[in-house]
Amino acid sequence: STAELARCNEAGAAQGSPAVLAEISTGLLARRSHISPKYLYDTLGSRLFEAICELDEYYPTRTEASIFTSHGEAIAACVGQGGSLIDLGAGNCAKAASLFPLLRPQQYVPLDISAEFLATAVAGLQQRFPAIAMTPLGVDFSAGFQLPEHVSKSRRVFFYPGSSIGNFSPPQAVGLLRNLRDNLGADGGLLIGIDLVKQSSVLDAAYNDELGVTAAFNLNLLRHVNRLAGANFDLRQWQHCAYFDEAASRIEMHLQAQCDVTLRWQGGARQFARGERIHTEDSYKYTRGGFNQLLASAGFEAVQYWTDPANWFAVLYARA
Ligand code: AVJ
Repeated sequence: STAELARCNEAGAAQGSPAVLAEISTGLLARRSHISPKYLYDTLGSRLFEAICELDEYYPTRTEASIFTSHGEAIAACVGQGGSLIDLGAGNCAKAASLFPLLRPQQYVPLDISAEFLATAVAGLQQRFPAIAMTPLGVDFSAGFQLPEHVSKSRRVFFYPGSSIGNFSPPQAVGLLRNLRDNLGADGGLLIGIDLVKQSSVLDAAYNDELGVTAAFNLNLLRHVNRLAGANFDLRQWQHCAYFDEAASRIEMHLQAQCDVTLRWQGGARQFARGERIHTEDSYKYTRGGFNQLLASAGFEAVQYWTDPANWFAVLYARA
């Protein structure tokens, strides 16, 4: 049940499942050590991400919101009304909630790996919108998913805002999009936000904010992994590092060892030399053409794009 999922994911709770432990171990032991960005989101991580969204340097959230404000009517005309709105990585559900008056969904199905945080957000939202049936699911949808039986099979609108699809490599993104297409049902579609390629100084600033919130967000992943895998990360020994890799068209986020480190966790250990890094996130930036290719490989076609005047971010609706 959702409540169980929420408990499993809660900050005080002990460990991750054997599958979570195995995934973390494999990443840590790889020649280039890595930890999946999904582990950025425990309850504190979700709150830190909310704070990132308020930073001057972090343009995506505010730019996407401005697109919804400027083009709301056109978006609603294109997407249609009613049906179920399935929110991928819903977080605090604020983006979807701002669209309820335009899209008028009958069902709202938010999915997020940060189960407790999601449950709290939905409890508040259900009060504000009592007529919409809400079913929060505390799940990791990156591994593929099946929607519960009661989610109507017609007019499913998948909502994937914020450029979160940028966390996946292009082949992984195609896999996820195929999975969505296979779950669309009749008359469904995908309303998605993508971050566009732009001047690298703008991108670098967005992931290296002056206040250090992004650094805290990145480092908090180590606290989460300490709990999930019984690891002994000392946060003072690691430093946030993020930069735009133009060739790969992605922001890379890493944690860099400030001294030699002996890391131990449940069932494993590894030495890190000073300067060695753990790769914690990719955030791919797309061109419209590049994203259209991705959609096509997954059996989708873009119906319409909406952007801001500077062309920093795009919202689009796609159908199978
Ligand atoms: C939630 C994946 C869209 O990639 O910009 C923000 C996460 N990482 N700052 C992004 C993030 C560092 C964010 N997404």
